[in-house]
Amino acid sequence: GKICWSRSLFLNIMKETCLPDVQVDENSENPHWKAIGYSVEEWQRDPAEAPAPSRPLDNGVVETRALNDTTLLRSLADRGLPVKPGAQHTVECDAVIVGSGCGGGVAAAILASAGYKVVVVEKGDYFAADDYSSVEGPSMERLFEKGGIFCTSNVTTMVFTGSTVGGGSAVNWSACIRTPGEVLQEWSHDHGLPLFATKAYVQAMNTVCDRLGVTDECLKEGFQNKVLRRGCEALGLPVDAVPRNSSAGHYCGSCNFGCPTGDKRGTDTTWLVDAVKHGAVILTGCKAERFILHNNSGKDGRSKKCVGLLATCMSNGITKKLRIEAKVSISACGALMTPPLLRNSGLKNRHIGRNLHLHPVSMAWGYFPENKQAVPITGKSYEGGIITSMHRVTPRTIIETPALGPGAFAAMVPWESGRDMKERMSRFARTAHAFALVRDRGSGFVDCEGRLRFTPSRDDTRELRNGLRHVLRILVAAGAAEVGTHRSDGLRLRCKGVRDEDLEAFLDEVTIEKGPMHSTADKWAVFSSAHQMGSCRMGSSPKDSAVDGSGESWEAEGLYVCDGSLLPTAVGVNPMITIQSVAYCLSKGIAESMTNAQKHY
Ligand SMILES: Cc1cc2nc3c(=O)[nH]c(=O)nc-3n(C[C@H](O)[C@H](O)[C@H](O)COP(=O)(O)OP(=O)(O)OC[C@H]3O[C@@H](n4cnc5c(N)ncnc54)[C@H](O)[C@@H]3O)c2cc1C
Ligand SMILES: *[C@@H]1O[C@H](CO)[C@@H](O)[C@H](O)[C@H]1NC(C)=O
Ligand SMILES: *[C@@H]1O[C@H](CO)[C@@H](O)[C@H](O)[C@H]1NC(C)=O
Ligand SMILES: *[C@@H]1O[C@H](CO)[C@@H](O)[C@H](O)[C@H]1NC(C)=O
Ligand SMILES: *[C@@H]1O[C@H](CO)[C@@H](O)[C@H](O)[C@H]1NC(C)=O
Ligand SMILES: CC(=O)N[C@H]1CO[C@H](CO)[C@@H](O)[C@@H]1O
Repeated sequence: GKICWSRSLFLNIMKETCLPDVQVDENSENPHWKAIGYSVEEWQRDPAEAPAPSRPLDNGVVETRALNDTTLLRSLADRGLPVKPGAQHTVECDAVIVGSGCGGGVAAAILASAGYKVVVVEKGDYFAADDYSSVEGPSMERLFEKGGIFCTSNVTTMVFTGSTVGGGSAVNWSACIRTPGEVLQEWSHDHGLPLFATKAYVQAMNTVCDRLGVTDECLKEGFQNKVLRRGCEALGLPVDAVPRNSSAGHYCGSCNFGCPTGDKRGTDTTWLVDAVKHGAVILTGCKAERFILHNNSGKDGRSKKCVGLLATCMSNGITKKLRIEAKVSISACGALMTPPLLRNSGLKNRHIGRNLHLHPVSMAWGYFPENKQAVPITGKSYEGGIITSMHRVTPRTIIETPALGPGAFAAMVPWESGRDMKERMSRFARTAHAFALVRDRGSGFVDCEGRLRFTPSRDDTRELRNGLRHVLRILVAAGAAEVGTHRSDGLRLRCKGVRDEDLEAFLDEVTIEKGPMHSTADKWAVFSSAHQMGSCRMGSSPKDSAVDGSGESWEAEGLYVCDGSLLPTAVGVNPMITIQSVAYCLSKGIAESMTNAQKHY
């Protein structure tokens, strides 16, 4: 049958199949999980062991959700932000930043360290290591935008994006890959952005990796990565080690739901800590509504000047809007939210919201019964570092492994019958997944908040199919008993005694369908994406870009973008290091221009 993948459907499937009411009994055991061989270590503080330890950002964070007008005023004043009386709560600072993710976290650290008073506005809440639960259900709701799922308007792509202090960085899969050399060359040469050819950019990547403690040492690789490595080796294909920012011995497997041990370093445990140390204030549960633009005398052809922003706190006790006046305003709310924020503020540049890239992904699975391989591959699908190995198929396609909890697993499995579902769930712990990820050339649009359009180009679809066929070959070569895709008709192959021509015939059947809205057939598959980029790209002219090479809006002086939406194209690898390195360079530039402006007066 056909299903519209919606959040409520997804959550329903999660709940009905394996997370009944997303509840866990007192010993934090879910009977359904036991049946499927799933157990996660819960990292909960013993309540008897009071008091609660202080959290890394306590000195700078103002959690507005718990406040009312009176207590907000006091908290702001305590943090060095006296409120001026009036119809709005008005505060003044040097730089206001929207979003505390990859881009926003870095910008906050750089500007605060340069001696400027920084205010970060974050609509998510603050969770420290102690609050993270490894339990999939509650974490999805709390940490992700709309509980994890963002559908494109015609529902062919599930888009995942983080929404919490730390943004995507707190939930990411810890793969730390530098911007590839060819991409840097393309950006500097074809997009007129000299930054990407400079030593300064390479140094920024070094600094970012140092700050995150990136290492490619991995003492104990997890089951899925061992499968990927084994399969590639059997086929004579090269495998690269993927550097992570967690320590070499780190093996918890739940980093994607917010790392409960605090070992993995998102911006919430790195850059934002630096920012707070230098006096930055982070307002959580606070949503930026629009930037405040005044008419400008026309400096550099910019007809507007940005003087700050208006934000709404999501607490019933806070009745007035917050007006944050600043010399410099920075949008760092990610490639899906920056374009609507700029549009709501009145910016008109036609590139705002275009050129959205998603790194579409297509996944396959292989079942490895315990001790049935000639040389056993030990472990469980949900344990270990998430991405420690990768294989490059073509210049545009890579293969990596995902982190799937039982809920996400159940939601992806094509529905054949209750019996089939039960069998698949019982194999969960020994089912390895791997995906092909494509550097998409085709691009989409962000229309308004929560609405996007995206269709991979024909070319991208071809790359995805080729990548998916490679994934299946690798799983077979690693010794899987059975392999398959997530296509709605349950395309799968039993591998025992399978001959080369059988495998080739099976692979010929692999297709990447266009999705339920376009396909009249019963067969379709869903792409997913966790990497959003490019929707406010930087460039050398307002004719072909949304902001200039320093991240400043072509229309409004003092308004900058500093997140994944800046990237001129898809980057082709996990984008976090690239986004942070770009943010590092641009915010250094912003700090410099602020210092120069001061000298003028
Ligand atoms: C599950 C998952 C796994 C990933 N794994 C990896 C990985 O292993 N390696 C890698 O390199 N990349 C990974 N990524 C991608 C990476 O995390 C993102 O590309 C990156 O975080 C994007 O950075 P950003 O600064 O553009 O936005 P984000 O980091 O998403 O930050 C945006 C922030 O802005 C906030 N915000 C949005 N709108 C508003 C508003 N109006 N007012 C106030 N606040 C607002 C959001 O709540 C969010 O916190 C992963 C992403 C996901 C979702
Ligand atoms: C705000 O909260 C404080 C502390 O919780 C409380 O004492 C005060 O009465 C509240 N003020 C208003 C106006 O609700
Ligand atoms: C993603 O995880 C890595 C590795 O744990 C970490 O270093 C990085 O900070 C995280 N991402 C971001 C954007 O911070
Ligand atoms: C700004 O300029 C526009 C037209 O250029 C004008 O309509 C508007 O009234 C001006 N606003 C202010 C506050 O001066
Ligand atoms: C999605 O919608 C867009 C425009 O609404 C359309 O151009 C595109 O072909 C659609 N793609 C799919 C796969 O339905
Ligand atoms: C090489 C490197 O910097 N490794 C660091 C990785 O992160 C851990 C902590 O998360 C550090 O202890 C390592 O030194």
